[in-house]
Amino acid sequence: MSGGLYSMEKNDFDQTLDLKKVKPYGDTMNDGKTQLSFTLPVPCNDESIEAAKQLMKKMGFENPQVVFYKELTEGYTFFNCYGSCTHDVDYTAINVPKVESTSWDMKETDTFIKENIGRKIVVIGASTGTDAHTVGIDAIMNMKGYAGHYGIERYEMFEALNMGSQVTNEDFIAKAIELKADALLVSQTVTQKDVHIKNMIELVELLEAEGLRDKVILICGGPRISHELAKELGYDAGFSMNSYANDVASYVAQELHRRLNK
Ligand code: B12
Repeated sequence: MSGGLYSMEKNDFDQTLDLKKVKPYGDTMNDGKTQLSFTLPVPCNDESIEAAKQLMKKMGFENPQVVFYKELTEGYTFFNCYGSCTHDVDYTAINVPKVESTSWDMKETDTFIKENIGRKIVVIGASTGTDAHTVGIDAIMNMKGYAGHYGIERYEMFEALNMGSQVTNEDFIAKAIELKADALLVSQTVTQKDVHIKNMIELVELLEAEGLRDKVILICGGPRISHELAKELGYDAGFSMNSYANDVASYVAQELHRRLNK
């Protein structure tokens, strides 16, 4: 077949992957095609569609298209848009701090604790401050587990207490003292107006005031938590999305072992 649409060879497309200049992939390499959605606090009309497109251009998108829009409530319009991103990132220069431990399964961790620590590790967890989200901390702690990973309550060599949500930092610390906790697991989901930062810093300050900070392994987790942020705020480790009980249990066992053998 020759000429027309069918003559286009596979190699006519850009296939160059330059890791120093990575951009979004839609149909073909380097086309930059991106989908994004946002809400503008203006009425749903032709002017707001134009405003959305102009905003996309300012964000660095070529050929902006509004493919869906809907009034959310009077004076607010939601947009779904497509455009080609003109920016790129140097993937080779990226360095993401990560929790340094080996993830074992439940049996491996229990065996390690039995052989190397010789007693149960006491862990308490909570969603602290005003945060009412329980699903994250439950995923890590509940007996039933989450996504095929049993929670820490299931482990033979952990004594685990899940205090639930909206636990004040003071109550959390009081329980840690009462149970002589080895590790504290803090869950933070709501990050609006940086409420999680304030709350997480307050916990560290209260622990320091009680002379407890160095005596516990302090861990935080949540969808917008990173290990880097955790370290910055004075925590030992931070876990985000796609982390499971076995990652946390392995880290606690290995870190406690390291501390006991210092
Ligand atoms: C369910 C839900 C609720 C439920 C919570 C019920 C409950 N019992 O938990 C209810 C309806 C109560 C609720 C209320 C609110 N919510 Co809400 N909620 C959600 C929703 C839909 C799902 C969250 C969830 O359960 N995820 C599933 C779990 C398994 O994921 P995860 O938390 O990320 O946990 C994993 C990791 O992060 C990690 N992890 C989590 N915690 C920990 C802790 C440790 C120690 C470790 C190691 C790991 C770890 O491990 C888990 C497994 O991998 C999200 C939107 C979404 N789709 O994510 C909004 C969302 C979290 N909610 C939000 C908001 C704003 C609120 C409200 C403020 C709304 C309002 N204006 O009233 C209130 C807050 C109330 C309060 N005081 O906290 C926003 C948060 C935005 C932000 N960045 O701050 C979200 C993102 C929705 C949105 N897009 O706006 N919410």
